[in-house]
Order: sequence, then C-alpha cells, then structure tokens
Amino acid sequence: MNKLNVSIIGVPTDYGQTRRGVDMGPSAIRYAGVVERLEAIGHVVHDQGDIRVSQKQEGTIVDKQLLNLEEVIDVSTSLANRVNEAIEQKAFPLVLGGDHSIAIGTLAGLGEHFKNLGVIWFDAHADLNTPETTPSGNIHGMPLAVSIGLGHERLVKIRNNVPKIKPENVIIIGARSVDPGERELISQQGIKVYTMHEVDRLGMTRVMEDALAYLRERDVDGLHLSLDLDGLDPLYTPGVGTPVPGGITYRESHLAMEMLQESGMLTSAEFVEVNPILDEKNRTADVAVALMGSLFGETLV
Ligand code: 5AB
Ligand code: MN
Ligand code: MN
Ligand code: MN
Repeated sequence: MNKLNVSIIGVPTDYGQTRRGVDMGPSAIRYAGVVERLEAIGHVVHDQGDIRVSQKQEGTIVDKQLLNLEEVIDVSTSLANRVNEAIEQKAFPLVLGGDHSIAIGTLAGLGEHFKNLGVIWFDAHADLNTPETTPSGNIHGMPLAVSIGLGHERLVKIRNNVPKIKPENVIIIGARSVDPGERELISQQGIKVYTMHEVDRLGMTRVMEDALAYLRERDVDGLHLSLDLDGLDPLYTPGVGTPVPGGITYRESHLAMEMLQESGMLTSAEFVEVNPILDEKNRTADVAVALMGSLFGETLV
C-alpha cells in the first residue's frame, strides 16, 4: 500500500446550517483517534489544526435564501487556501468538518490543481440547491451546485477558478432525500446518482465497481471523496443534523471505502456533518474514524 503524507485540516464551522454543535466535529473526530489510526497504518500524518472561524459578524444583511453568507465565504476562502497549500506540498488533504458547506472551500482549493477531478459524494442528500431552489436557506444544502458553478456569485468565485468541477465527473451515492429543484439539476446537468434504490438493487459492490469504471473512463486526474455522515443510516451515525432513515449500512460503507482504497485513485477526502451534541457517546465520530481506517488501507490480516 502506498504510504501517504496526510495533511489533516479541521474546519470547526456550523454556519452552513442552523443546528449548533457541528462546529465541534473536528474535536470529536480527533478524540476518536484519527491521527493514531492513520499512523498505525504507516502513513505520515501532519495535523495542521483547525482553520480560524470567526464569531458571527453583527449587522450584516440577512438573506433568507443564503443564511450566514459572509461567514461561509470567509471560512471557504481560508479553507481553499489551506487545501491549495497541502496539494502544493504534495500532501493528501484530509478535511474534517464542520457542516457540508465546507466542501465549497475544499473543492475551490482542489479545482486549481485538478482540471478533471472526479468527485464521489456520499450523502443522503444531493446538496444541489441554489438560492432560488433552497427550502431552508442553509448553505450546507448547496455546495455541489456552487462547485459546478451555480449559485451566489461570491461563493462560485472563491479563488476565481469557475467551475471547480464538471457535473459529469460527479457521482452521488446514498441519496434518499432530494428536493424538486435538485432533481431538475441532476437531469439537466447529467450528474450520476446511485440512490438507495440502486444500492439495494445492485449492492454496494456493483455500485462502486460501476462508479469507479465510469470515472476511469472519464480519465479523471484525481478523485475526491466528500463523505457526509448522514449518508449512512442514522442507526449507525445518529450524530448528524439532518438524519434520514433507510441509509447505507456500516458494512456497505466500509466496503465502499475499501474499494476506493483498492482503486488507488483517491487524492483527497473530507468527512462532514459530525455533530457531537446530537450524538450518543461519540459513536458518529467513531464510525467516521473507522471508515477512514478502511479508506486509508487498514487490513485485518
Ligand atoms: B447536507 C435540504 N435539501 O437544502 C436543504 O446535510 C437539506 O449537507 C440539506 O447534505 C442537507 O435544506 C445538507 C432540505
Ligand atoms: Mn446530507
Ligand atoms: Mn451533505
Ligand atoms: Mn446534514
């Protein structure tokens, strides 16, 4: 197995949604032993600590379709810079959220280096809302749209490379709660989606084989995993802000991680939406770290 230089970047933000506590995600994941786990596999791990997330700016205009816009722009810009630095240093960026709005920053940093990046979006949701379609105003429901160039101009233009990724290089796995506007974008933009129906029907092995073959065929120059812990069934990961029943199992999700590892294609990853306040004894962070173990090449024998 390939030994990596892993650069851990924590993003303690909850500005992308309205349930407090997800900003403590990076601490919970560190507490669950991420550094030790990856070192035990043989990787060199540099924990860069957390990026600075400022207090809420008072007096800014509240846009109901884009809650905490200024704060999200701020966090995304800092994160994009840090991810960019990690790639320049030939490190593997492992980003710990925080809510899923952080993917805006991660992909802005990656998009500068990878011109044909593949993205696997493991999630109960499609995260393809725009200010026009959002039912909540929460930006954590928009990062995939922003990254393909749709949404508020200042979000789309972070680090100036627009779009960060091509819609036909994106694969969503585990979807089971998709809004009407998102559905439209999926067919309009040619985004590949394996809903829970396909996961049930084909099994995770086939889903991952197909997904990886599709991305190889598209000749991607890197592969990013954006894993929202709500992609799993809330039985296994109860500590998330927007749980949806009927999700991916513990074993299926591990299998997916193992197949990503075997593919040798992965170049970055992020784990988001761990909320220790909503959790039971840090179970969700424990699952996140166990998944990272499989993703980074842990073996049983
Ligand atoms: B998550 C919803 N589609 O836009 C919206 O957890 C939920 O990052 C978004 O996947 C969930 O508010 C965002 C209803
Ligand atoms: Mn989600
Ligand atoms: Mn998400
Ligand atoms: Mn969520």
